[in-house]
Parts: sequence; structure tokens; C-alpha cells
Amino acid sequence: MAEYDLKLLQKQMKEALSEDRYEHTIGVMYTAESLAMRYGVDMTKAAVAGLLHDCAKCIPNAQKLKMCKKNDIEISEMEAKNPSLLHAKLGAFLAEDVYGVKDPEILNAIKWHTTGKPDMTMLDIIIYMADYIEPNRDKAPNLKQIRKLCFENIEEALYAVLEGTLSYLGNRPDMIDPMTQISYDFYKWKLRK
Ligand code: DGI
Ligand code: FE
Ligand code: FE
Repeated sequence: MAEYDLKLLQKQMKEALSEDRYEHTIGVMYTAESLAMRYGVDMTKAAVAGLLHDCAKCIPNAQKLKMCKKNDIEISEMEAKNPSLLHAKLGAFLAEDVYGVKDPEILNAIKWHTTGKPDMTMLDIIIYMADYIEPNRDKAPNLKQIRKLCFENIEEALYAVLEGTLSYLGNRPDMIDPMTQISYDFYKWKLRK
């Protein structure tokens, strides 16, 4: 038997998510698979991580906090203030606990998909970027250029998105998750910006 039942995971996500969030999820799955083709990453891992990346997104915030406490998932100061950020870490937990994923590469890609982290794997970067560029997204400025850049030089695209996130939150520095800043600083250094 194949290691992952993608059709079953899709069905489970349809149950767990709102209609819009499910559409987004399918968009991230296909976009992540396309980027995996481009960069020689395992397409099945990209599909599974894309499908499950927001599996905790539609859990009410009070419930997210409760579930994190119950399962010893650490809640940072920023996450306590802004519990929707927890959908990434809690999502990685549920991907293993409820959906049966054991692969740490997939679980890490889910865990870091909102803030990024320094020195991400190619799979991490693919999920982070697929989340941003999937076809249903339309709000971000410069989406057209970022989409193109993703298929040319994905680290440059990642840097541009991290920079954009920080400048978007720039008027609320108290809202910047330390990990978003640390990720940006790392890629600024790595890409010699
Ligand atoms: O879950 P999605 O909406 O598909 O995408 P996501 O997991 O990237 O989450 C996007 C949200 O996360 C968006 O509302 C901005 C927010 N976000 C990302 N980095 C930070 C952040 N919010 C705060 N407060 N601080 C951050 O550093
Ligand atoms: Fe998310
Ligand atoms: Fe998402």
C-alpha cells in the first residue's frame, strides 16, 4: 500500500476546514507539487505537507490554546497574544497525532510554514511559498513577480516575502513574531543583502 492516502487526507481536510480554507489547501497542495517538480523535491511529501499545513486553522482560538496546553506544545508570548499563529505548531502536532504522518520533514514544513525559520529545507521553503502564491491568493502586492521568482530562484522569492511581511507589520513592531525577524535576518545574511 502507498504510504499516504492522499484522497483520504483530502476528504479529512474537507471535513476539518471551511470551504474557503479547503480551496486554499488544495491550491497549496498543487502549487507545492509543482515547485517540488521544479526543485527536485519529493512530490508526495510536498502534497502531504501542502494538504495538512493549515489542518488546525479552523479550530477556534480558545480551543487551540487548550489543545496546546493539554499536549505540552509551548506557547510563546507572541502566540499567547495572537493565538492564530498557533495553527502552525498545533497543525504539525495534529498531522502526526490525528492524521498519522511520521515523517519529520513533512511535520517541520507544517510547523514553520507561518514564520519560516533560519536555514529551511527545500520542502520547508516550498510549503512557505506555495502558501503565499497558490492561485486563490489575491491580496498581496507584487504577487505576479513573486510567483515568477518562485520558479526562478525560490530563496530570493522567500526573502522578498519575509521582507514584505516585516514591512507590513512595520507599524506594529510589537506584533512581529521573533521567528519571522530571525528568518528574515538569516536570509538577508545568506543572500548577502
Ligand atoms: O494560514 P494562512 O492564512 O494560509 O497563512 P499563514 O500561515 O502564513 O498565516 C498568515 C497569517 O500569519 C497572516 O495573518 C499574517 C500572520 N503572520 C505571519 N507572520 C507573522 C504574522 N502575524 C504576526 N502577528 N506576526 C508575525 O510575525
Ligand atoms: Fe497557515
Ligand atoms: Fe495556508
